Amino acid sequence: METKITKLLKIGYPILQGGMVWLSDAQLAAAVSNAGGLGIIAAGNAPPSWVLEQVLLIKKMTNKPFGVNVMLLSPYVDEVIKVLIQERVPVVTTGAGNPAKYIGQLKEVGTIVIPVIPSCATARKMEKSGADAIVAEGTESGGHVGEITTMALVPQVVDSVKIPVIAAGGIADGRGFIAALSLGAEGVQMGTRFICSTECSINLEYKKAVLKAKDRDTMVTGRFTGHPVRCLKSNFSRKLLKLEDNGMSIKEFEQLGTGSLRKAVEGNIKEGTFMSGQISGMINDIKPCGKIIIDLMDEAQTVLNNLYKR
Ligand code: TUI
Repeated sequence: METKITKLLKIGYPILQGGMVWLSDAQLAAAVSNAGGLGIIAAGNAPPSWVLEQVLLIKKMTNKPFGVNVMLLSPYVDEVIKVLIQERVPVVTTGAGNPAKYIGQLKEVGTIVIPVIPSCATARKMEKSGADAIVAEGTESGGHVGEITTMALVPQVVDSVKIPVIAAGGIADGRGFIAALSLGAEGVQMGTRFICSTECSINLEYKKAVLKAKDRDTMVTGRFTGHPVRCLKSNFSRKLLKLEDNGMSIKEFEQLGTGSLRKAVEGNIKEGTFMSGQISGMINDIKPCGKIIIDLMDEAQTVLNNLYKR
């Protein structure tokens, strides 16, 4: 299948794996890239030495294009960008901020830069700064979220910019994929679906929590900090929300929240923040990344066939 995104990224299917902090390593990203999508390592809050190690690893595991997601709230952003430039990483996506000051340097070494954005104004800003494409991420996503739903955000962003748009948030199967293309997207990015992949090397408890979740089982904490985060409902996340409502300070919130995603990845059910999207309720199996992609493309074909039959 060819779209502006498959041509730009030189990949087989217009499917990106979201760079999920502490969840997306070289093993997961290589599996997605080898299956014809774009695998993305998440730099998160990790030091540049970890990012370099993962980039060197993935180069051994695949000769297909791959990406690294830079989380712009990380204290190591400048050093991480230096590593990515030195290693001439094919694609860089960014989250939780404005990457404008890094775009020129990255493009100079041939890196394709794709910021993740939650609104039209941010999309236009990124286009002006030289972004090659953008991911329009709806509030259905797991992790740090904006306010607007994918359904409303994607067509508005498509109308706001000339660069290709990739849809994210609430997409996990062929129906969501075709819906995104109908809204004008040139591809999709999925995070939650790839949590429940064989190659995602997190503790099984995390995957089990996603499998168990139903449609209403996610919630958003930390709105008052300016960095709202969607995660699965749990005793811990409910406790955080209650403390927020009772006037806890940003500093106290961050002390409790910091490190809780890492704890979730290690399987700590009591103190972990299990970031996951609203589509968790539709994820009912753990399967290899290659099968996730092939099944999605088969479903997409069925959706199209059924549409024509109506
Ligand atoms: O970044 C994400 N998802 C994430 S980051 C993350 S780690 C984290 N943990 C606690 C608090 C905050 C982060 C977990 N999940 N998605 C992409 C995304 N980017 N969503 C929203 C944005 C965004 C928000 C504001 C992008 C740009 C922006 O403003 C740009 C500007 O103009 O300054």
